[in-house]
Amino acid sequence: MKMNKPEKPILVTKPFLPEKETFMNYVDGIWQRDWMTNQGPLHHQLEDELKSYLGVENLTLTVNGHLALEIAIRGLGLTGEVITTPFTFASTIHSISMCGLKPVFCDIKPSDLTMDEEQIESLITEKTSAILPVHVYGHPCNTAKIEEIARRHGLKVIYDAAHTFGVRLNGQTLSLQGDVSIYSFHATKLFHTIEGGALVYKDPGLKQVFDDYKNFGIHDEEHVAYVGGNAKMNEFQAAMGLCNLKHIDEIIAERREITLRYRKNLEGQAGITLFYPDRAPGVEYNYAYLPVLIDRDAFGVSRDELHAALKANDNVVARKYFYPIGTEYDCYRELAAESRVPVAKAAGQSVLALPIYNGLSLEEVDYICECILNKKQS
Ligand code: T4K
Repeated sequence: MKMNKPEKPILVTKPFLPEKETFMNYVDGIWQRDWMTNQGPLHHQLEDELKSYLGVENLTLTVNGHLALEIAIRGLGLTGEVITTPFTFASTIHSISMCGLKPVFCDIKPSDLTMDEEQIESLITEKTSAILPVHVYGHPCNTAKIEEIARRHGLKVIYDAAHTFGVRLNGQTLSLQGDVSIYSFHATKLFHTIEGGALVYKDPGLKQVFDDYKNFGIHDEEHVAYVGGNAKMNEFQAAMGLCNLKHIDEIIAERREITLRYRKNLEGQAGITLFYPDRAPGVEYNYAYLPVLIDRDAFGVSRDELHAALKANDNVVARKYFYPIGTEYDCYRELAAESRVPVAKAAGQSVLALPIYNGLSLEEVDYICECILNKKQS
């Protein structure tokens, strides 16, 4: 039987919530120990469990993904200019500016919307200290080529891996690429700690640096090593992470089913482009997002018209992730004048992230797809 228009809006995402009782058991422990934050026992336990799940040796938890980016930039001692993508969430670009550096925008590839590695070298100047690409939607960047360029020019690489929890490349977690990768564990992410984030890195020497930076630069009771802020994850966040990590395999499996259903319904429809990161060689994907591109000419209505109609008529709230793109922000007008990013601009105007979250039923997916296809005018 076909679904009627839902009473409550179907949002682009919804946080995964573990069993309340399991979370409350952790909360009882917090009450018993009188220890709420500042590297408590749950914080340590989550760091250990994440290292083991991800198969990494070095990981630092943070209060959110944005501050993980800022800590990576400060901890690696970057200066001058950092090459990044305009097709991302505001956090990526702002992390560079907030650290007093200049973001330099590199265009993206139409195939997967990640940084176009062929354009990086033309943007390198004597002021460039790093490349900060984004595995947008969990789509892996061309890490081999980016690594090779960075090595040749003596640049650092920080990956914004906010969307990649659970993604593996050639059997290894994707966050092992580059000098540092950062995760976001925000409530809207498939693995979350309410708010939260982490840095993953190869050099064990960075552990102390990052730990100091997240704690006001304080090295120990008598030494303050750096000018740092507060980015510590608290015990309630860590408790949520410990609960959610137990469900990670089922979370990814359910999202895969949802993705396959979208593909079944939308594949081959003129004017709709889907992405298949799970078909790329060596990639195990996490099904974090469900972006599609709407080609106005072939579909008959524009992305903006479709977005508005789904919301107004069908109670389906998709999101324009990521629009506006960085070069279109009011605060980056000057940078925009010196950037050439036509592919990112076109993607920003045609992309629509469709609802995907644990608990979204296949019946609801069918309903969303039917609503989309009903708007088609070609
Ligand atoms: N780098 C990248 C590439 C990122 O995508 C992000 C974050 C970061 C860095 C920074 O990491 P964090 O510092 O955030 O850890 C949301 C998230 O807040 C943000 O974390 C995420 N990217 C971004 C892609 O999505 P908004 O502005 O879209 O959030 P909002 O409030 O509109 O919520 C999105 C949808 O989720 C809405 O439909 C409402 C629903 N929702 C949200 C929350 C918080 C719920 O149903 N329940 C909830 O509790 O940014």
